[in-house]
Amino acid sequence: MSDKHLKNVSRRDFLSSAAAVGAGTLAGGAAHAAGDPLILEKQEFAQGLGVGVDETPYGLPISYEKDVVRRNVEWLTADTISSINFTPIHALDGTITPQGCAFERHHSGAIEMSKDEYRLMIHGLVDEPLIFTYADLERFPRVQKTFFLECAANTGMEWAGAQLNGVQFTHGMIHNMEYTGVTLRTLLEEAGIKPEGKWVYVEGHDASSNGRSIPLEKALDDCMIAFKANGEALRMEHGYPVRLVVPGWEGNMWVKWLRRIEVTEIAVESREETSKYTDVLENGIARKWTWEMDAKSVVTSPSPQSPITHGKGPLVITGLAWSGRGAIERVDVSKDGGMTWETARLAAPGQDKALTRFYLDTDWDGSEMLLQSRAMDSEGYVQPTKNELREVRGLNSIYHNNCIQTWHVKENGEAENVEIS
Ligand SMILES: Nc1nc2c(c(=O)[nH]1)N[C@H]1C(S)=C(S)[C@@H](COP(=O)(O)O)O[C@H]1N2
Ligand SMILES: [Mo]
Repeated sequence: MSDKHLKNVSRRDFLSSAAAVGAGTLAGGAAHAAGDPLILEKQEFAQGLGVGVDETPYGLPISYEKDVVRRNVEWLTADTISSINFTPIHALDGTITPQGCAFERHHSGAIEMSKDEYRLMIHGLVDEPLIFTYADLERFPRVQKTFFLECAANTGMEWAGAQLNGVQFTHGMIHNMEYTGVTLRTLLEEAGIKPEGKWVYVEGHDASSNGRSIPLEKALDDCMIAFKANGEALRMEHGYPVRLVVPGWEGNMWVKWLRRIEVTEIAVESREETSKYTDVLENGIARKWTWEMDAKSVVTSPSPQSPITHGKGPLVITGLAWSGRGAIERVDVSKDGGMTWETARLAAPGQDKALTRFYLDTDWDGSEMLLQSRAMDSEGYVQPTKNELREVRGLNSIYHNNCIQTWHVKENGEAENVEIS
């Protein structure tokens, strides 16, 4: 503990941390006991009746949690229709993202379409072109699995230097939901794929249509036609009533309001010589079709929007890790900017292409930290540092920035987005 810290610390903070360090109990245990009105006095909420069961047929978060919301960055896009907002990952725990705060990305806005209006067409190099209604889809055998969706642009503003001061903004173009639906393979087999078929071109009902080509191998592997997320119908903003799930691959392939699946011999993008979502390298040449999201992790708390407010003593450092190539096997945390590492505890064993929660239960001595996390996946891939990534990709990239993030946690518990050389 530095002298500076001692001077700034309040008596209450000091008591709670002293108790914690001494006895190894939870911070604050001893300090709050004496004369705490929350213990000694009957509170207002215990003196009358609460709210009846017919008040909110569909529940909303309690008012105290009103700050746990998606946020957008005004200067990022010209308007809010073709735009993006960010998941408040600094305030969430566990791994499932509630739909109501899962980030949205639209090229032409979210559309409101009913199940009755819904049609899905499969055509092209198939034995029998088919059109499905929503009710048709519900009659195929169902599957259920949890996957993360990360926009390829996540962390994209950080290539040239630390920019956005909050993990919601640096890493919040991600969500993780438990999907229910039918496999894309089931529907493709129903139509019958001709031997020349090598790709599927998928597009949505919205004005942008967001058409993308996916190699047939992936389409037949683990893609899903999803109609439920986290147990309930998809929200409008996530593609109600049906979206495509493309596990581990960049978010732009996950077509919402899925309308059409065309089996083709070559990718439609090659046919039209368009290039979408490319990564411009140092020499000006662009990488194309970098579909898989490489292993990545970030400390979600403490972080700029989630400072340490309880003083020194026991501290839970937590964050998220994921890989588009498999499961997370290990996450290390550094408090000194990558000089030394401690292996974090995974809340549950890593699942294939889904978010993994990690915890490092630590005793904070009140000194500043350069907090980092580093993910390792089942392929043996290790998340690179920012400089390692720049050596390969240069500074012209936007997409696929999976570098190690650094938070400078100060003695007063506040944190800042920084870069270390
Ligand atoms: N039909 C359609 N699908 C779409 C898009 C779109 O604009 N229209 N945006 C894509 C992009 S770039 C991303 S990152 C994901 C975002 O999914 P979400 O809004 O559920 O977070 O949807 C993808 N699917
Ligand atoms: Mo995206």
